[in-house]
Amino acid sequence: MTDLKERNDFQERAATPVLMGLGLLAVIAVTILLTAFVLLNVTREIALVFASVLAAGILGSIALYASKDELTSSQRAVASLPAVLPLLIGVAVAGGLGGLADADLNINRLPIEVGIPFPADNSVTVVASDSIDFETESLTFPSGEEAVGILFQNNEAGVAHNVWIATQKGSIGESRALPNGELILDGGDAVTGVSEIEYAFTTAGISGDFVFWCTVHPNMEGPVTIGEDLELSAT
Ligand SMILES: [Cu+2]
Repeated sequence: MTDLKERNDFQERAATPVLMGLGLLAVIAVTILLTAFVLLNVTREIALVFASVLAAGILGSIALYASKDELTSSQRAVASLPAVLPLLIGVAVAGGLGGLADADLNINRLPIEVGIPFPADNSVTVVASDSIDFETESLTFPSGEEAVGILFQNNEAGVAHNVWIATQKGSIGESRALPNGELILDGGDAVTGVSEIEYAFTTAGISGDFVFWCTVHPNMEGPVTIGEDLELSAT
């Protein structure tokens, strides 16, 4: 009988830290997933406010937890509120903004089409020879084309460049999360020179003023115009 009791005690003592660890991991995982959901579904401004309030709330909860050695379960619930409330409100707001226009989203979902074959007969050439400027200053494309192409020649040995096109360029570090910019061409990872790469994208349903730039060196940029009466050109 005593043996059994001791064994049970031991099992309880051994199991508790493991369960607590697993529980903590689960809480962290859920927090990360919900945070990502919110950040990807709100505007940039709301995302900044949300991230700040959430960070402050988590710190507040930790401070409340640390201020007492033993917390009753109701005290625990109160101490968790500063961290949990912003997350719940954020999820509600992000869910409620389901109808937000794509262009207003923090990450846009337009109209990157992968797998378009490079149209050699419908493409222009963009050249980079240094990290200051593209040699190619501006681009125009006819709108309504299923596939147009850019043959990008990176002539700078040992240096990586790429070409992205959007309504608004991203800066270093946020080039993959363009602020309110409709992305036309995702230039992907940069290619190290000397080399060339073919980019293909569609101008179907697209017209207006855009910018092409290198996400590694955002100072490398130029205007892109897409319009019905425009010819394919690179100057
Ligand atoms: Cu570059």
